[in-house]
Amino acid sequence: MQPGRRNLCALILFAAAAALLIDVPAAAHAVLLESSPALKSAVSGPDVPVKLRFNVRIDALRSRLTLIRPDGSTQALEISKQTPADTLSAEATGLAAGAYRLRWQVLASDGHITRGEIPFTVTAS
Ligand SMILES: [Cu+2]
Repeated sequence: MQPGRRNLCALILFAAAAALLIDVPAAAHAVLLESSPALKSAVSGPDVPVKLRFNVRIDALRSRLTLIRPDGSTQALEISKQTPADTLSAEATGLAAGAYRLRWQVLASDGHITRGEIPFTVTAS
């Protein structure tokens, strides 16, 4: 093997290794750390403040909060703007007593989307 070619191989290997290293921080998907309402909790209605905190900053503009009502109908919740970068806040209003699910889908700063559901119960106040 010519010396020049050998250097090229080393360079390619180095570049591949560097690319792998650069990829590592991209593993920071959004993970839900805490929520209000909490998972499987009972809260009093009819107005329920919603707050979800994640492990990384998220893109609120490309994230979704959807409320699934006891009858299965869905309602998109408007995400409020003035919250910390790792938190999504919204206000669910006029909720009758029953079993609900809060479906979340968030875009993390690494470009990956994660989603989940938080079942909770609204009790009459
Ligand atoms: Cu990721």
